Amino acid sequence: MDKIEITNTGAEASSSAPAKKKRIFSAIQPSGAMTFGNYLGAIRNWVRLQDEFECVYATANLHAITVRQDPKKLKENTVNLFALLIASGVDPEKCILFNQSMVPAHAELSWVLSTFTQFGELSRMTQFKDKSARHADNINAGLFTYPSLMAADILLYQADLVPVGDDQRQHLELTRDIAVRFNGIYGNTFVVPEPYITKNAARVRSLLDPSKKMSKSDPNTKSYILMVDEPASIMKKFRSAVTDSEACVRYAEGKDGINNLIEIYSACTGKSYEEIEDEFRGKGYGDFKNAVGEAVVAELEPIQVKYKELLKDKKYLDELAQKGAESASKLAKRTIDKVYKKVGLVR
Ligand code: ATP
Ligand code: LTN
Repeated sequence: MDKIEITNTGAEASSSAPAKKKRIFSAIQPSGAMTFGNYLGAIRNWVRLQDEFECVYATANLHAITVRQDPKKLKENTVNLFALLIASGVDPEKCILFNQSMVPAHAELSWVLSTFTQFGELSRMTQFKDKSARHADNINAGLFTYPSLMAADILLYQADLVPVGDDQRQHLELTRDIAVRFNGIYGNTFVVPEPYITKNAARVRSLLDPSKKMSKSDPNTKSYILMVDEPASIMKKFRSAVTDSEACVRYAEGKDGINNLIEIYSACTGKSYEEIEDEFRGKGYGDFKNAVGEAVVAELEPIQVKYKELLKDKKYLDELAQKGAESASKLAKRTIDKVYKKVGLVR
């Protein structure tokens, strides 16, 4: 049983395909509403990768519960995120899109891999240190073993490449170490994945404190733009964005606020930084902030329309989630069967 069969997705293996596309895996947690930072830094890139690679994308809801979640909200956030990914251009006809909790093999492989992950390695993870400082009342075992689950996500699909932000690089390194360790003991089982770094992936900063990244867990809602924010609210947030007192739109060191706005404007319009500096020469920050706001509203408008449409048809969304989970399960089964056999676990 060597052939991978995936039904109802564009990722279907075809015998006439010239060269095998490399496989990509990535995931995003439904730990809150998606920000424009998540979109520019990650999701827009997922969309671009769909044609060149065989992509497998997931909402990482099992990861999300490492921080206490309200059950109703978690479910809602998961459905909304799934719809928002599709509205943003992630196409279930071209890739496999699914919810992590709907493919039990993630939990199964995660347990096995946790026995190939050392306490010392997990103790060195900066995300664990950060999150346990932020959630001191709930430093649970899942938060500690989070990287074993992430390794399971990636290794289950034999992913060649994993697009991740800087904050996840350490987890990917550990995934590689786990894969090499397992392969060393049991023979070739897992593809050892490489990080996939995009050249000009935007790193969007907080609108109120540009020294920090824009983050959905920031307590101040004015610091971030949500994908579902109304145009009026987006304009207002950009108007109150922190800048500097120079009153000159130019990209330069020490001008983090303006640099952030230039980067956002450039990402939305495709204009270079020089073109943007020319466009706003002699104009004040007020004009520039309005233009940035309008560009973001324009970028988000078609996504918001599609999102609202999708949410009206929960049955259709549910069908897509089921299909995605079936396709993912087929790929995952090959790996988990192999792993159980190698480790000596009866099925
Ligand atoms: P949290 O606030 O809960 O830490 P987050 O908004 O920082 O969440 P994650 O869910 O950790 O986002 O990240 C999802 C993806 O979005 C990751 O690939 C991450 O690198 C990317 N990302 C998150 N914030 C930004 C940002 N401000 N700019 C660019 N990319 C971002
Ligand atoms: N930990 C990641 C989300 C995530 C992920 C993955 C990313 C879960 N599993 C596998 C890449 C590959 C985050 O919080 N951004």
